[in-house]
Amino acid sequence: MKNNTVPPIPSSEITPEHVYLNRRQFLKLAAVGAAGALLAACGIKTQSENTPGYSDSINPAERPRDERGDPANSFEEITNYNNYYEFTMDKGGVASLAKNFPTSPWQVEVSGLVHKPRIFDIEDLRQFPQEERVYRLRCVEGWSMVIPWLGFPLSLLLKEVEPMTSAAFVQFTTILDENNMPGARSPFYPWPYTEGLRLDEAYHDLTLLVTGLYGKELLPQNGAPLRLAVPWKYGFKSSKAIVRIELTETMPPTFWNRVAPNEYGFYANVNPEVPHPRWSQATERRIGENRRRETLLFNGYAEQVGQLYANMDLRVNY
Ligand SMILES: Nc1nc2c(c(=O)[nH]1)N[C@H]1C(S)=C(S)[C@@H](COP(=O)(O)O)O[C@H]1N2
Ligand SMILES: [Mo]
Repeated sequence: MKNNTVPPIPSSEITPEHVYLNRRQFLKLAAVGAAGALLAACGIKTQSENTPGYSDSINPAERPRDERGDPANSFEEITNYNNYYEFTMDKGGVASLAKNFPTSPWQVEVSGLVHKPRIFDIEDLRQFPQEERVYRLRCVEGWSMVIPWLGFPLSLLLKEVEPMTSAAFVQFTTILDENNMPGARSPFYPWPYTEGLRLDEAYHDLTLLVTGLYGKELLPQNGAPLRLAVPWKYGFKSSKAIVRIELTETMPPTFWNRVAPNEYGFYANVNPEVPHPRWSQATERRIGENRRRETLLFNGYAEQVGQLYANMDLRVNY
């Protein structure tokens, strides 16, 4: 393997800080519904004005960047290269199969070991202060993207329901809608898709409940109307189309762990030194690039999340 060290980013390519901060502050103020109108008012083209995807009409140098300086993938890439087994295993086929997936009305039950269990309407969840977070997404298969999500920290929702002291894990359950999800009729998978986090991981500020991307409401292929983004873990931890969030005392079973326990652990932290049993995790292909990049420990978020795993053997707890 060649030396694929990511070169330092010339400062001339980084979005000037004031432009970026203004954009962020403004997005924090804008609820998803209003964001499009405000973007238009600010002279930024929205998708409705300029189909397909406004981001495709702009140079990658003008796209939002993550904190490392990597530009976001295009709207077209993010919405047409997807993993969503409830629809199909074909990454290029999800968008068209999910096109008419009904995402409204939608309710999310937050229950289990909490003092104030509650059913939230998706509209209630849009009332949480929405902010833009430009995160890297690293799929366990060895590809990655940079995505400008719109959402709010899961911790804000958890605080509302007041977890009991006995709660130690959070389970996420995806909708099982066999009528509208052709892949979910497959008898070979343990539907519904479930995932889980340890409570401290769930409370971490990086853990985002996502309602949109590129300043627009989420499309079905990306997990509308509500999905997770846990950027330091392999992509499969970031459940789409969530209908239940349950606090538990014991580690909840997860979809991919049930499919192949020796390949997909509960933790699934991105780690270049712990290979998947069938392939190396040392490098990845950023969608839109040809050369492979080196994969970073915790997907580059080690400074923020490393201490969560201080006393754990990351090879055992894969
Ligand atoms: N319900 C559900 N959530 C899911 C998946 C899935 O098949 N079903 N795939 C996961 C995987 S493997 C990845 S890499 C990401 C992909 O998210 P994206 O298509 O928005 O990029 O979604 C994750 N969430
Ligand atoms: Mo993935």
